[in-house]
Amino acid sequence: MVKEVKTTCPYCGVGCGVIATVEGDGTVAVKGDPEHPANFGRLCSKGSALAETIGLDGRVLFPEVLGQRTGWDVALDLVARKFSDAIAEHGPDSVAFYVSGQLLTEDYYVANKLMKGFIGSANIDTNSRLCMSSSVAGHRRAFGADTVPGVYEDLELADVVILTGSNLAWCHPVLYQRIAAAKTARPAMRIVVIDPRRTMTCDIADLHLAIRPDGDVALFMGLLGHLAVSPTIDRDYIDAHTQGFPEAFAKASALSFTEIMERTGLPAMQLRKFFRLFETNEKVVTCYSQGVNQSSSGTDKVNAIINCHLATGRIGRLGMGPFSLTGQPNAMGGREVGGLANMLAAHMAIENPEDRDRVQRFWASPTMAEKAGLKAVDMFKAVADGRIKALWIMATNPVVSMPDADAVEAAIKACPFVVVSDILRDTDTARHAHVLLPSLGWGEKDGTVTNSERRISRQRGFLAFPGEARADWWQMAEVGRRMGFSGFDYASPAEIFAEHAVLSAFENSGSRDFDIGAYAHIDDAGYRTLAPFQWPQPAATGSCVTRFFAEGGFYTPDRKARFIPIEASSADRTSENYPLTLNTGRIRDHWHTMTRTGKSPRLSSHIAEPFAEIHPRDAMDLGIRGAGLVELESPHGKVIVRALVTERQALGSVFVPMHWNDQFAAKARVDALVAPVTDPHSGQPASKNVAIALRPFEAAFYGFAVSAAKPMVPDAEYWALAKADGGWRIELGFKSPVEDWTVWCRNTFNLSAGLEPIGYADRQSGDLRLAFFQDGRLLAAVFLSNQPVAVARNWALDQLKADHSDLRKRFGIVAGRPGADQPDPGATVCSCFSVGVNSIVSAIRTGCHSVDAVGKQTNAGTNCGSCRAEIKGIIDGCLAAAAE
Ligand SMILES: Nc1nc2c(c(=O)[nH]1)N[C@H]1C(S)=C(S)[C@@H](COP(=O)(O)OP(=O)(O)OC[C@H]3O[C@@H](n4cnc5c(=O)[nH]c(N)nc54)[C@H](O)[C@@H]3O)O[C@H]1N2
Ligand SMILES: Nc1nc2c(c(=O)[nH]1)N[C@H]1C(S)=C(S)[C@@H](COP(=O)(O)OP(=O)(O)OC[C@H]3O[C@@H](n4cnc5c(=O)[nH]c(N)nc54)[C@H](O)[C@@H]3O)O[C@H]1N2
Ligand code: SF4
Ligand SMILES: [Mo]
Repeated sequence: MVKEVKTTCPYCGVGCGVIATVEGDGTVAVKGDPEHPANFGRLCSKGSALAETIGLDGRVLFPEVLGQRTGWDVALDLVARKFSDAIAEHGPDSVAFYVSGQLLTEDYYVANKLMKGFIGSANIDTNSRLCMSSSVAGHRRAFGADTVPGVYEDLELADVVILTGSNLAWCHPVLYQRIAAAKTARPAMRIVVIDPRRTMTCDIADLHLAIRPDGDVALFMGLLGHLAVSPTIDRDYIDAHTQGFPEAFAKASALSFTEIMERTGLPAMQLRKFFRLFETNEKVVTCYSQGVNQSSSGTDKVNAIINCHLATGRIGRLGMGPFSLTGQPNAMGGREVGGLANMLAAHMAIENPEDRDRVQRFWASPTMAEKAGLKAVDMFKAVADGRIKALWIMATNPVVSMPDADAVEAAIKACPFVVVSDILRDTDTARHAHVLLPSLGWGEKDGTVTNSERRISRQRGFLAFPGEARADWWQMAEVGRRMGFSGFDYASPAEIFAEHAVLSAFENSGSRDFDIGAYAHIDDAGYRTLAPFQWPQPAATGSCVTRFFAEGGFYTPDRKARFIPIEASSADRTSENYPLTLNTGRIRDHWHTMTRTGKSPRLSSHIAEPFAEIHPRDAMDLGIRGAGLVELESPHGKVIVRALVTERQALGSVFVPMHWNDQFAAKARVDALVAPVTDPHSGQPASKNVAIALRPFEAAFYGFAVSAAKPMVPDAEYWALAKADGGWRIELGFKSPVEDWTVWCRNTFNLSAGLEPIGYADRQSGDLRLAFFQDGRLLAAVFLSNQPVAVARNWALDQLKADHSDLRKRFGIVAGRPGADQPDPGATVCSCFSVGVNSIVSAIRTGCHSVDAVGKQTNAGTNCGSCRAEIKGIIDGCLAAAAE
């Protein structure tokens, strides 16, 4: 029997609808839901590979106490007792929850209710602090509420789309595709990308502003100064619906054009072009993401952008407005339930006594947190200095993702009682848990998520619960009950959602933006079939207003928006010892700390090891060569990664992805370098502007290996492991030569002592290759050299699947190069169809000069389309090279 279930992608905040098909034999396939208004059938590479990530390998299937399996009763009683004891002895602020924008709204609601309304502390914070909190703070300062005014359609209707601090092509690929399609249909549409790096997103840009790190405040203040003296300024809107324009304008106009040039690092021509584009096009949307939020001036950046939209009255109308692109699938849902330490449920304010009283009456709770709790960075400081006695971490991996990650790890290790709820048994964080609770993952759990355009969609389970795993909301509710609290007797997520909906409408009458009262009476059946909808949905209306603020109606006491006067501050953190700026972020095919995407061979093939993007001049000055290894150091830690020398990178700045953890690399948790510097308003860490030193990592030997089975942790100073089709691939670097490589291989690949390799050594070049076979199959092969190893990776991996009964073929492997009959496809570009760069270049050579033509010949880019920007880059590169 075939089962088809409509659900929502668990990755980014685009919130694409997915149809999962479960075949009779249990195999799962996923495709885009053509009816879902976020994606209309599209999916990106991560969404398309979802079926590869739901296997049970690595899962935690039973509750564990100190690494030993136990039953739920024992585990939950222990958690309840430890939390109650800490509260009794040291007060409610001695305990904390650190949760996640990847929880479902129902999980999040229960966690927040338990901490703020029953434990009576606001020490619940979330990884959204590292993600969206500057947007939240900026929205609240300007609008009086955390409201995203626009909808996705605005991105297609706009005449100018500004993408600042957003690598949309890789991080919100389906929105990128929607914009790219709109531009193809309407070529007059203009796209501006503001990013220190030339990212793949620049591929559709008419203007790329390679801004200096944290130059955004100056840029948008400059824009405000320009707009204010242009005919575009909307005096009527300013007078009717805002306050504070003169003060904001005074600050903006105090900044001279020369200062703006200096702070942004942008030439006058580019600045003027940008200002004119904004001035002369009414339909402008300014989208922003982590290049804006993750900054010590993140909240000011958000308000500098909003100021420009308020000054022109371009907000909440078709094709206009500021647009915060949320990262996680439920960043927005978490904000709706008040999951941040400084918020209350249903967009109410913790600092407001009436709001506190209202929520307390609604929950009939015995106590209520009276002030904001500890924000993430401060929370882990409190864990470190012993103020927090019991900590519950749920659906996040702070040992990898928090700034000053080594200190965070040390704090967690030293905490008297740590509970971790995760789906995996061995994450960098879970390994330190006293109690490890097995949660349900995507495909198993049930609930709702809200995407960047305020659209609430169902995630539906379609797989059996594995082992004894249980939903996160259930775990929290059970502990609440066991701590003796009433109000946690939920039978289903539908009941929790209904309570959340009732609270959103409770004593609201239009005073709060978040109102989904229309769903107050939803039952199990209604919840089962709930179609995606956008908030607000108040009970009375039935119809949905999808945009905010075109006619004012802000959520401040006088219903007027606030202009925020901003100081342009300097954020150059470099010094003599740490002369470069580290910028961190994402790559196309991995998700955060790789616990899920690391399971997929397809997703691991696009970029298989951690790297640092370095400008050619910096590389030359520091004696770094492409494909060599580099060490990055800050006062907080060190990492070793591969050097990627590229002109896409700005001079003086280095980019390292955030994804690699201790399971997949020797020393590549980039957050170990990141200083715990935060924005003063939002508490969001400045993860994109860190002072570091960079130097070559001198390896005596470099290596590349393939292995049919998962290897042991290699004894090497540098290693990076990636799952591949048919096995694993490992990049290696050794500080000094290994005494006996055969023994090293046997240990690393877990081979029996009697197994002898076929070997090849070239005395002149120092190259050494060893391959181990059993029953005509390759078990493992290692290619070593005193230079970065040039062996064709995908060819070597293919050997794991080939038949090697023929001895000549075995020697082909240690020869280290493909035979004429096995062309090397090159590094993977299209992960859906495993098309490598060499195959794409061959297609271009035969006359395919457009992305579509390459697709026709090779299939590359014809499924999810995430690699189309890269294919275009390869075509442009080949054509430019041919023209030279
Ligand atoms: N493939 C993939 N997609 C994802 C995720 C993932 O892990 N993988 N995670 C999701 C999540 S949770 C999030 S929050 C989003 C993040 O989505 P994005 O914010 O688009 O991603 P980042 O790569 O973190 O950062 C975006 C860009 O900001 C630039 N930047 C750095 N400093 C500055 C600056 O001072 N000013 C400006 N204007 N730009 C700057 C960086 O160079 C980078 O290209 O992605 C979501 N989507
Ligand atoms: N340097 C640097 N650091 C960053 C960033 C950056 O750009 N640069 N970005 C920041 C941002 S924007 C974000 S959002 C964070 C993300 O950082 P994290 O939240 O730490 O990253 P994830 O890997 O998504 O962690 C999710 C964890 O939950 C588990 N999990 C998955 N599904 C479930 C479930 O249903 N229930 C439970 N209980 N567990 C589950 C996963 O196995 C994993 O361990 O990183 C932040 N850190
Ligand atoms: S764009 Fe990709 S990762 Fe984001 S929700 Fe859609 S399919 Fe998932
Ligand atoms: Mo995020």
